[in-house]
Amino acid sequence: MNSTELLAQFGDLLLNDGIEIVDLSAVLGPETPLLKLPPELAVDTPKIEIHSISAYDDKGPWWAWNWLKLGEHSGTHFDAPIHWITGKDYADGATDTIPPKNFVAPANVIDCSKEAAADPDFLLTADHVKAWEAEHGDIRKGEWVLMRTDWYKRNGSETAFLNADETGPHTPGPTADAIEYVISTGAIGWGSETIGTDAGQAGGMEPPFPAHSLMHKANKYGLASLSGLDRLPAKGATLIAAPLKIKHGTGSPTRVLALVPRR
Ligand code: 23J
Ligand code: MN
Repeated sequence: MNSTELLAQFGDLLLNDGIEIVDLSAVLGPETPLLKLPPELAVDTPKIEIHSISAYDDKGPWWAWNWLKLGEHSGTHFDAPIHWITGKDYADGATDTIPPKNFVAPANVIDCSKEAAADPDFLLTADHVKAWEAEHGDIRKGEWVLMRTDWYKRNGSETAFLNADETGPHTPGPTADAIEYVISTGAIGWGSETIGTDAGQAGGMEPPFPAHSLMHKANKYGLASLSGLDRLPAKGATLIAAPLKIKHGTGSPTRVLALVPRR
């Protein structure tokens, strides 16, 4: 089939509800959980603020609009390669320079929900990823790899979502060898349902924050705080994840959509 025929059929399917559009984004607002780093390490991203400019009132009789105070890495968001020092020199690694074709790509969804329920510090290894491929098929060049943990169900409470104690945050994520393996498949990016793409305890890994450090070193992307990966098949969904075109942006809150076959 040529692409003219394919896109005509695709349009028909969309209009006839033959394709499900699944929203993988959480609501963005003052209650959105935000990353908290150890105070000795860094400054935190600011709380999200939504300020009214006018609301059909004396400040603007016929219109309502707001202005926002919003960190790039807030809520469901995209990590660009220049977010990390390992990817800082990629000319095509910022939100305004990433080729737009990379914003639409198939997704592989690795279900770690049982493991994460049993152990909040669950780490996905390269062997887990290879076993998933043996069951579901290979991860191909240009595709997303997403870690399903059902962690999004905690997103309504910052305390539950961050799950921190005196030893730091306890949330699931990948090992460095899992990320190395994902990179070797040619995947375009790594996504998770937790506050960031790395595990809560990833600051102590080698290298620290491997999903950030290694993916961005390879000019690849991240998606964090995804919501509802349990609605996607292991394979067969296509992701639309386009960050705002922020000048030299390191990331952006993103409306992540999945196109899912209806059965
Ligand atoms: C800055 C420093 C450490 C981390 C992060 C940001 C993120 O997770 C992020 O949102 O990219 S771990
Ligand atoms: Mn981020």
